[in-house]
Amino acid sequence: IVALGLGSGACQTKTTTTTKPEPLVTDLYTADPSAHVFNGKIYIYPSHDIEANVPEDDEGGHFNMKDYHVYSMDKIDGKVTDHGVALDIKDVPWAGRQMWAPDAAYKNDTYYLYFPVKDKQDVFRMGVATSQSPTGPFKAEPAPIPGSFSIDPAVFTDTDGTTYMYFGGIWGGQLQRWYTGQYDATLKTDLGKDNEPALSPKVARMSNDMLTFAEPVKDVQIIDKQGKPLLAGDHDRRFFEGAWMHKYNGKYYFSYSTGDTHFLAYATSDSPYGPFTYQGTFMEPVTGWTTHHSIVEFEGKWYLFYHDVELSGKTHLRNIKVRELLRKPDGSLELIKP
Ligand code: FUB
Repeated sequence: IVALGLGSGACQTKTTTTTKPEPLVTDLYTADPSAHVFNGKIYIYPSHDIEANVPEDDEGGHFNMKDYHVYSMDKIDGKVTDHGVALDIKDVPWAGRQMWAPDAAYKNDTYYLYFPVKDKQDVFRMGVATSQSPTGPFKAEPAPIPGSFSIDPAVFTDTDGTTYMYFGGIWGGQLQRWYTGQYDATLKTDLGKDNEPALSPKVARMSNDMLTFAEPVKDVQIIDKQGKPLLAGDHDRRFFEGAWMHKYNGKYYFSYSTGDTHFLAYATSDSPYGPFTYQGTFMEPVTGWTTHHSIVEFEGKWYLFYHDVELSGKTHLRNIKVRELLRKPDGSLELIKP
């Protein structure tokens, strides 16, 4: 039983039972869980971590994944079913290495799996693959999404049916390398300009067939409550990777990882394009270097899917978990101390 401070000076208590979240999958290493509810069931689209014996570096070379599995659950705390390999790197003709955090969407009676993978020139691009089933197998399109780059797609369909892809990640995610619009492999981490606005995550509306961007990629601006952009040197708050979007009471919640400071943070807006006003962190660092999440509503409650390294103790061998995400009456997110 925990007591929750509900903010705004109000001193209320709320009781909820909490149990320590356990890894959802224990026979494989899994990470970056993108959860969705399709046909009343929870489907999880995670990365599949493997021991590839690649030395650890700042570009994430040790995250050398080669396929994706899809998982499903009839209920939270229920059995987790592994539906096997949904897409293998050998079936993506343009792929070179490193299948990183995927996401999925449903439209046009079709399930779409979106995935970042380095092409044969070692540049991250976004692929898309389709299936008639949420669990795959998925068939990859022959080429990456035109104009796509960087990592961590989060595909959000708004209440009016419009679908957007949010994406990007600095350092090993290569977002900084596209600063001028042309790829510049010399930019390893960020732009090295701490007093200038931080690099922005990106957004593009998807075309009706969900296979291409319907518009030029735009910046997702994250500003503070005074309206100023967060600065690149503000590592506790600025965007690093792992975008997610959800809508609650008509507001758009853009959430993300701060990377090298290991927080999950969020910012809100009245528009899916932003600008988004920074609101705070909602999860303190987990074990392991990376922190990556998704947020989904299921049967009237909100859940946070995330990962840590409880099973292995190693940063590149992660395990996915789920826990309830609580809100204060004003819609702000309760801070989770994992
Ligand atoms: O899983 C590889 C990368 O690690 C993801 O793309 C990032 O978000 C981080 O979790």
